[in-house]
Amino acid sequence: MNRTTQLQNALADRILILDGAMGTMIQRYKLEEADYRGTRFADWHKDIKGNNDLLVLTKPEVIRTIHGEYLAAGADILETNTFNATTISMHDYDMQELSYEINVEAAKLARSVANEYSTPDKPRFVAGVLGPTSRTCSISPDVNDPGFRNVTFDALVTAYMESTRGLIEGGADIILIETIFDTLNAKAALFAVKQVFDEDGIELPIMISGTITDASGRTLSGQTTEAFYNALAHADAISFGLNCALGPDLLRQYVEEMSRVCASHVSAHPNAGLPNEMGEYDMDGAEMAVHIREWAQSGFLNIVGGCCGTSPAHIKAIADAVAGIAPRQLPTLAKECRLSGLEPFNIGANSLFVNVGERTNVTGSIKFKRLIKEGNYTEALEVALEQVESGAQIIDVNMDEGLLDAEKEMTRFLNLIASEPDIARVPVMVDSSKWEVIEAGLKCIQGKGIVNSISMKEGEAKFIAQAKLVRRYGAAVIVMAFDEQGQADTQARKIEICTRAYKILTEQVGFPPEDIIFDPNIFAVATGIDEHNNYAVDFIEATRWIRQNLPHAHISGGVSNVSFSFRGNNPVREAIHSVFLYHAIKAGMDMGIVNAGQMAIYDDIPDELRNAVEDVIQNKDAGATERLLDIAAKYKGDGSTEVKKEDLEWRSWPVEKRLEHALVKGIDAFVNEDTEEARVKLGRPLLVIEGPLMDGMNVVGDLFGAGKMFLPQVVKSARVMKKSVAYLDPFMELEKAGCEVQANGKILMATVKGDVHDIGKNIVGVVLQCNSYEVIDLGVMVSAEKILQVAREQKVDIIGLSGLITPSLDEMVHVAKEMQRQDFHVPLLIGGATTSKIHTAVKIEPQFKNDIVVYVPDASRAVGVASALLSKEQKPDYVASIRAEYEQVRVKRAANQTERKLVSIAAARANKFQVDWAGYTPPKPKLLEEPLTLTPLPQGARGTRIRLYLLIIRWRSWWSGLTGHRFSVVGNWRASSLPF
Ligand code: THG
Repeated sequence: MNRTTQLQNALADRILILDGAMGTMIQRYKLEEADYRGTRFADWHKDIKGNNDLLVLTKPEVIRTIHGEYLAAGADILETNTFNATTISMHDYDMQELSYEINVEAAKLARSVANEYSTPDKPRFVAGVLGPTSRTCSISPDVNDPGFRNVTFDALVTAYMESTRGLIEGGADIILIETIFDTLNAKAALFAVKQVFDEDGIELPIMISGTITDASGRTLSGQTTEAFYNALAHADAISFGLNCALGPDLLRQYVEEMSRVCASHVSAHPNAGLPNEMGEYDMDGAEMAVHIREWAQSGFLNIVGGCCGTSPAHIKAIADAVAGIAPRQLPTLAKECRLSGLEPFNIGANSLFVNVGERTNVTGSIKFKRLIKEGNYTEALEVALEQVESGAQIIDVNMDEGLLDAEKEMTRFLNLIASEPDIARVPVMVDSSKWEVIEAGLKCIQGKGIVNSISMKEGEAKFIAQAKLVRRYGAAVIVMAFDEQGQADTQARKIEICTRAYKILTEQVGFPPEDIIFDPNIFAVATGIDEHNNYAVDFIEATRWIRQNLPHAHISGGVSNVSFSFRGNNPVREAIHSVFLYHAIKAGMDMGIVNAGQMAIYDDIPDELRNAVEDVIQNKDAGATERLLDIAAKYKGDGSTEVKKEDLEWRSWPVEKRLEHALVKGIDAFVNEDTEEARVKLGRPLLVIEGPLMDGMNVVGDLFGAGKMFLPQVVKSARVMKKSVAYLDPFMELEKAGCEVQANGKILMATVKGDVHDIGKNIVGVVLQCNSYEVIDLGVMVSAEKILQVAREQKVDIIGLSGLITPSLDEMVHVAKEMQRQDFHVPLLIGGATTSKIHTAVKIEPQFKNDIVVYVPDASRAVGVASALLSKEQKPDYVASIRAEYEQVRVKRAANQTERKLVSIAAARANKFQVDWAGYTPPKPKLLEEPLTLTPLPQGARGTRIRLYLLIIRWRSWWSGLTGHRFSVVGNWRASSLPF
């Protein structure tokens, strides 16, 4: 059995132990300059004390002893003493020439100690360490020039290839890329490792471990844990994890996150706490072991060890603490295109349409081209920022222009973006028709981006080679429907080419289908050339087919292309885009390159124009183009989409309607005056919010839900809403001041991590304050740790969580679990657009039993709930009633689920189904005396029987609700396996 198989078996069997720190162990030997030099480097021209990696040549017995101590303490995996043994880091001592030799010797040394300790049931492994180097590829060392770098991706690849070859030659079993604080460095390391594997015909398991540098929860280069994972997931690593920087207490939440998002094994090797004022680590093994044991019990771990400040004693304590605890089970994750900038961005089967900002494109924007040509990067960056702020979730960057050095400009601009957190937050789409430019771009992005694009226009061989490289750089890919014969224009050709590409990518290249984005070519319609009339239909129908037949692949396209024939007439172009998207999204287009700042709302397009555009997009008849041309000029205006005079009719409407209109249209020009008028008219600021503003937002929500409004427009609406609320704020403060007596209680409120919405929460805050509650508002994107830390420090009486998007639901479950684990005894309130009574009852409330979890449907209920919970007299009854109510919700849902299962079971002709009334004491109805068996009946009879069962189940749920008795379904469907 080779060692890779042994490692896999061991991982399946138990939590493996990684060794501890090397540096702090070496310090114990108090080595001096002369010790580092030995005889070989006695005359070296530079001081080399502190070059710990050199000790494998000059003091091998020290390193050997430390390795031995770790194995004796119970470590399964030794790390080679090569943290700085790259040519780049060794350069500091002018010892770059020794890098290869050090890697070989370090691996040999570790290998020989590991051999001494290996037994058949406890083989010991050597992880060859590739450290982060002393330079960073995505951060500028020069404050005055954020686009500057002192190391390139290529230089890192060269250095890492040399080290990797040394480690393999010396006998490493694993390659461990660790203490990653700049993911781009790690991408280079990974690129190098894979390159060596390929060239030398070897393959070893890879371990990857990043570093969250501080309480911000990000790597040094700004990524969150999940963004980091997404950027390196293409490694197919045997494990992902985190190490260094933090002790186990502070690292926990990130290890938990890693264990949630990671498809492979999870590792952790934290420091022994944070260093004290003397730079020493105080946390002892026993204390560390308590934390690590809890992680293991929570199911986070497959591999665990120690980093700075840990010693063999720590490793022994850790090994003892996790002995016998089952390793984390590998999850099966949905196939999603998992991208990242500084933050993760996942596109799954049910994701909403993704807007890719088109404006940072020298061929697509005259302004951007001018800025790049002038070298005005400050304003060019603003173009990118505007795209993101208007709702672009990815930005497309294209520098293809005859007179520009596209490779240089791509590099420069992407490096500059890397220094702008508000832009770098989103993934980058590297857009070029030249492969060299795409590669130059890929060498600058630390997240997981998208290559735009590759195709088979120059044949399969080139297509395959490029696809392999895309994968090696860790990007997703746009594949244009283009082959040796040319660009596909008909539905049949689009389907034919995409099918062929899909087969090649998934079967020959091993490209994950969820990372393939097909672009079936959006061409201009209404050009006056009859052959073009069906282009939109061809795209839309090809899209529908591809989404149905090429599983997990996505569809994108350049939306503004479709309206090229109306250049100069933006209102008509936008109408065309809107109608096109309305149909294409329904057919399955889930991504588009758009001008995020300028998108029309389908329902707003004047009927005449919309009908004419519909006819063109759907190619209704031969006269469609003519008809659109006839009316187009009428809608041209000055060609812009600014508010036009004739549009000002709405200014004569009643103020409530005006506010609603402004919200839906995202017009902020009149907000302050209208808000003031409404405030005076309605008497109280709060009534403006609860009245016209909320009404407007409801309209927005409905249009968005119906696919008639897009995210960029919703962003605009939210801005108008914010502006209005901000105007009302001082008035609400005044009201509050008027009603402030003595605080009724202290309420902490926060929008949970991952979510930035706060309008609803702000309103609840105001309402509560007006009712004399002290409100501590932690704002948006607040982690569980922060919430609970403040809650504890401030001794709050209630914690309230808010969230608007679906992932917030999971985060709330997490907070509830944490409240239970950390032994909180205060009520938890849940509110926000995606939250619901069902979710609260089924998923959140069961997690927190120390007090109560209450769903608050809207701001007006907040005071009632808070006062009931804070009144000693009312609380017990109130809590009991909520508990009973939620239990009923759960039972009802369980019954519904069972019902649904029954129907599907029947449909699938399942042959056995039992209902078991265990634990049920009251007299059973006659019908249910014995466990019941559902068997398939002859055709025709089945319907009756099933209906009967549904009746019984319904009755049961009603009865359970009344009596509190539960029933369970046994057989193939045990209660515990039902998803509630
Ligand atoms: N598929 C893929 N990538 C693409 C395209 C595609 N990348 C480029 C392009 N097509 C998508 N991007 C744009 C950007 C701008 C315009 C059209 C497509 C555009 N610009 C205005 C014009 O030319 O009239 C310029 C306006 C201005 O200068 O302000 O229309 O299809 N994979």
